[in-house]
Amino acid sequence: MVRSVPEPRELLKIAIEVAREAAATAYRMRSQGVSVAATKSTVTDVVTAADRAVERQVHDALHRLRPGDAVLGEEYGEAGAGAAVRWIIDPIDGTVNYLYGVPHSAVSLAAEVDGVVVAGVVRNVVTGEEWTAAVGDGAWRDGQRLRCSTESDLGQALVATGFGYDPRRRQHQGRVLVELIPHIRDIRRFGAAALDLCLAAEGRVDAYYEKGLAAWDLAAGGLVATEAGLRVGGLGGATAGPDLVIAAPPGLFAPLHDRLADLDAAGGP
Ligand code: LIP
Repeated sequence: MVRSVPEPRELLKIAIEVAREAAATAYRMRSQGVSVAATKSTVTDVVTAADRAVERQVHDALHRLRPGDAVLGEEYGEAGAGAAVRWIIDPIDGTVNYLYGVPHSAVSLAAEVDGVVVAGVVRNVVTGEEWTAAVGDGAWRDGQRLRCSTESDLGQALVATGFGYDPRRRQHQGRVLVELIPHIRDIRRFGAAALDLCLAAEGRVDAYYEKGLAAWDLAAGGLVATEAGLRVGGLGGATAGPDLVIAAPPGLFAPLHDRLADLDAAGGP
């Protein structure tokens, strides 16, 4: 039987349609007031009713549009494993920002074909800024083609990062930061990995790194970053993942990588 898998552009169209509806729900629920519905890994790892409602909405929309596809979401896990197309959902990346009313959180939705991310959208829930990418078609924000920074001097680099929810991990990450910061222009901590990757994609920061990202944090923003010319990887040639994500211009990746390796940025709890 010939397996029909849509082209990346077709999957991107679906992702954009679904993400826009999801972001509208998140925005509406925020305006009505949100509170913590539960905590997860630690008392600061919160989930709101909006996280859950948005992910359910995305699940339902994808089931309607693409029955038979698999999904993996931050709040409800995986369903339909084994399908050629898998959708990866972070219903609200930057949940703490969302909870506090800081206008820096996003719906992140990506499509994988046979385990490779081929399309993705990241949409800021509050500002409506929308970053998109389909493999081989470049990275875009609101119709503007994106190119990453060309910085190659670590000492001139503005670097975004984030911290986990486990106090022991945060202490290790803080120690890494203390040793890194004298060697770079400055650090930025915005609070949403998907948006960090998109800001790096358009050169609003030169690079980004973080330990502890889940697939849903990385999938869509990682494709936007790659399609904008950033190298995205882990330590020692590893694929970007929970141990470490580094997203940097080709000329900056090695010096940032080597400094982070020396500081054991992928280590700790
Ligand atoms: C967040 C990430 C961010 C990280 C936060 C948190 P969440 O994801 O996007 O980069 O630093 O600690 O993990 O929990 O808001 O979906």
